[in-house]
Amino acid sequence: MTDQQFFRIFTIVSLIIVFIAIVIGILSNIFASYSIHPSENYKSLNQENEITRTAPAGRVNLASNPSIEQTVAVIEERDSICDSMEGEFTTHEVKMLNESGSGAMVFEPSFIRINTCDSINFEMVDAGHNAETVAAPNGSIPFNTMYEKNTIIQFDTNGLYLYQCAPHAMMAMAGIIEVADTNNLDQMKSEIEKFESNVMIPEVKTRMSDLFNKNIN
Ligand SMILES: [Cu+2]
Repeated sequence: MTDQQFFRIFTIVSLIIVFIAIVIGILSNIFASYSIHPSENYKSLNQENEITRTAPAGRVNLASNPSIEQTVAVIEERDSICDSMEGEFTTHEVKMLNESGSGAMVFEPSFIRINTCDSINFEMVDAGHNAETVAAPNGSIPFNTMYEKNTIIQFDTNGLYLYQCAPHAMMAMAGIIEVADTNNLDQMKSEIEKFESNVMIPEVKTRMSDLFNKNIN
């Protein structure tokens, strides 16, 4: 190889490297501007779309570790009837999904009936979802899974709960929990009506009232 050939190859390789670096720089800028940090997303949606919280849901335990046993933080603590209750409580699973057999942006199962002091592990299978209280029985504590991978919430107050995913509430991403009984039935009906008035996608406009009518009498 002559010096001239070597210099030519060296120049070409250098130019290719510089070109790739520029392309990567441009692409990463584009992606950075498109991705919205979950907490910012959460904040802006909450500001636009004032969320109704009819008073306090259950005790909230954040488990940032996929092992659902691990309790990392307790958001709000108060005396709970579950502390003095005997017996085994069950932890149920509710998955947050972009897509499932029942549609796009769903909690699965979206309706669940549990016993007093049972817990639900809200599992963020697909990223960018949360589960937060819209309406709940009096005396319960509102919950918000804050985009954690797994959040276990224990429900110590009987009644019906309506919860939503903040970024996808307008796509009717919501669910209903029945803890032992339906003492706040009338409240729940009007909360579902209110919730559905903010749903923007016609196809899923009545998703929550359909769910309610199908499962609760
Ligand atoms: Cu969502």
